[in-house]
Amino acid sequence: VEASIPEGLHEAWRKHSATEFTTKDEFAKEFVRHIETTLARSLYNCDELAAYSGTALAFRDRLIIEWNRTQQRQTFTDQKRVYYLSLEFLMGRALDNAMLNVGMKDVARDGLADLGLRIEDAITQEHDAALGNGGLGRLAACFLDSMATLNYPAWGYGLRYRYGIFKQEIVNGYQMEIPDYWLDNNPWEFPRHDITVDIQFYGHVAKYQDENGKVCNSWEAGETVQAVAYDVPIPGYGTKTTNNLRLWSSKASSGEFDFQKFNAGDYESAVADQQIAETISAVLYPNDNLERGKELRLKQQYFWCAASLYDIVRRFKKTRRAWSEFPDQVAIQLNDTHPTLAIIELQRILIDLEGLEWEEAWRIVTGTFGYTNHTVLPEALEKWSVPLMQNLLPRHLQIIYDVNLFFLQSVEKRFPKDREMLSRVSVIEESHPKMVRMAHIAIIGSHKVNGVAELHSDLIKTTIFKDFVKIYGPDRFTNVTNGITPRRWLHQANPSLSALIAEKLGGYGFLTDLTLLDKLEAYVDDKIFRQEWSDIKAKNKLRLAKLIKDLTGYSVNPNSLFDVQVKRIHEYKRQQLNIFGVIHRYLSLKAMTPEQRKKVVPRVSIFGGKAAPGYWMAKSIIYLINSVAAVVNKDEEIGDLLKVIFIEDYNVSKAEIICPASDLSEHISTAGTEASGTSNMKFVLNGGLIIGTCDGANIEITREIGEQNIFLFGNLAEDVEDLRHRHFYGDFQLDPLLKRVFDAIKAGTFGDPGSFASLLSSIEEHGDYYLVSDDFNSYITTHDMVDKEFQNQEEWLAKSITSVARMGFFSMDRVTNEYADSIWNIEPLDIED
Ligand code: GLS
Repeated sequence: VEASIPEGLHEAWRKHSATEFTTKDEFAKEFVRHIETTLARSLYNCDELAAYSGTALAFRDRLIIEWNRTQQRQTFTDQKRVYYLSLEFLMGRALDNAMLNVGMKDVARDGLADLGLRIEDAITQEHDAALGNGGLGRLAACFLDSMATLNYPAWGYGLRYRYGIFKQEIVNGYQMEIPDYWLDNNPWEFPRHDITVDIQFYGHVAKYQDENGKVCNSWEAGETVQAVAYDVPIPGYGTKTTNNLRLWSSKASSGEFDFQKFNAGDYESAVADQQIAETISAVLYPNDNLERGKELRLKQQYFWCAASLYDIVRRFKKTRRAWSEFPDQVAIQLNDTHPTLAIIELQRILIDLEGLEWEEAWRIVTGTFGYTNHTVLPEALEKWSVPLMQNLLPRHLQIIYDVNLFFLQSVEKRFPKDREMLSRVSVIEESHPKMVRMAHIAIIGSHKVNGVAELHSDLIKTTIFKDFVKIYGPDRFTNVTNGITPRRWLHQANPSLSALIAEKLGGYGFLTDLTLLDKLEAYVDDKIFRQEWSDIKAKNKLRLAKLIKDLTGYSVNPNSLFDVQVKRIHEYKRQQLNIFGVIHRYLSLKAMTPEQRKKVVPRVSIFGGKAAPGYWMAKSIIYLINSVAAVVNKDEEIGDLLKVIFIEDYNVSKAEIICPASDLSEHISTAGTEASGTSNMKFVLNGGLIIGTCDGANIEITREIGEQNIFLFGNLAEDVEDLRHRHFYGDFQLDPLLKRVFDAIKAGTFGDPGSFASLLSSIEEHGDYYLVSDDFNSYITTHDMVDKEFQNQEEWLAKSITSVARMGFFSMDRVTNEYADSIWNIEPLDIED
């Protein structure tokens, strides 16, 4: 029985329940109270950081009141919930989002102004919550916003990393990594020291007989670590629903430290145990689209899956329903294969701890899970070595072998004598050492598998998971094209554009029904509207120019064409293609007469993004960009005609300034490599045009906005294999324009050519796997077209407005509803007052 207030006293309690501020004075009162009491400061030392904290605490109170209400109501109605398991949640800042979502930003602005404070100064004090690498983590954050906005009973589960993705500093052109200790001054999390789970590792499996003589397995742990819950409230936009993101933190199970060791004088090792336990949730692995098979990473994965499942199962058991009803009450979505162990853990709970038979348990498991695949890149597909798994999770490995055995038996029955197929689909790869293929477990253990854009979902069905389509039929596989939340990526990032749209559309309804944007097309020819539209872009470009000046010291001309590529640095995303294109532009400018130069559209090429610390090639691409910038930006002959900028430490809050300011952005991955991409959507939604390959979501963006509104170039996905094959057999010739670029680099135009040798040789000598040379000419020609079209500003504006009007499809709300209907089978639940 849980402690609670006797029924008869509920009224008395409610009389004293916390209330929410609604006016600027009520807000200011809460603000001052927090400054004076929670923060123990006064009007004599209220700096901008205190102003941020006071505002955040006032809003946190509001959120927590609504959080409580939401949780009570969801528990009371006891309908199906969805749990989104993700190792990454790239949340960014929370305050602005909370103010806008609860609709109280103006109230706060006025309240702060009355005290002589500027709301913008408070907002910019906040440290990003950067618990993710790139698109995969940001998608999880967009999901949370949408699920709350649409009133779905939903929880996120993740890890509370002490260090999020590293902070990037550029020193002499090189990337340096600085630890991101983000937890000081974080008012958004609630530690739940009463919600803890003991998580086991290592040890062995003991067999025993139960009272009925049935042989059972028991996992005797070698090490136990405690998981502690930290809750982060997630407010929906324009709704009372406030959902929960639960992040697990690790600590030593025995409390502060081992007192026996301490008393025996072994102080150091007592503290060392504590530190080992805390290491599990200490740091986010900084790789995007790359897996490295490190034991600590597997420990993180199991720790988080086991804690989350314990929590989910505990909540289900409180309802006293039969186990068979589990999939009617619980949907669990696996964000990539990272949480695949949750499948095995649930099977273990059901058979080892709850005593269910294998088949019944497995029916429950597969009815519960859905798996989202986010990449076809082989280096990103998770495999764990069998000996590692055997050591860390001995019982889970047994279950994995059993899952595989039953699966292969069923395949064998349907496809007798196809031994090749058996070895291809087996969960175990027969290598040295043997490896566990996590994606295979995820497919076998889920009722739905989805890709994240049409091309990507087709590719997984015809390439990496082809055999599974034969085995399970096409219905197990589906597509849900990614989206973005218009709250953060339009309303918050670009308030002026959002306000202009609201004025034309008669309100902010488009923020919850993005398809309403189509009404904007009626204004494409409206002169005043066009002017306002272009004034907003100009203002946003000024804002970015100021950021660039602050960060790099370079002044850029805001009338130039702002050409942006911001995303993780990766060979497949081809920032190298972009910078080679920039060098080509530079060489062409140098060869022109002053008269010819007068006709040139001035450009600022803006780059941003982190390289994984161990990814050498990505780091040399960053170095090349900065080396080119150092030469070009000080070339007086060129002046404003070309500037090259690398914005250091690209993150969510910088993206909110960059996206609204671009004229053109680059989404130029080798066709067939970028599963979806989501920044392409952010740029178009903010009125920027894009240059891109026929890859990922670019294809569907083209379908929606029209071919005339996008600059497409390059080879198609269907041609890639053949081209690579030809390169492999020596059929390769460096594109002549690219050769000129390479010659300049080799001549030392941008510093010591030795620094770029391997970058060039990967193309010239080692097969050009990413087809940089094959696409170069088409890329350059397309950029020439961009220049030409930019000179006709009226046409450009029309394209910009039309494109925004047609972006309704890419709302995260459409995405969330598709998952709810076709994978989770859950209904929304309104939270009334
Ligand atoms: C990614 C893909 O690379 C992106 O194309 C995709 O948009 C994103 C979200 O689905 O997932 N996969 C990955 O490992 N990192 C990503 O950003």
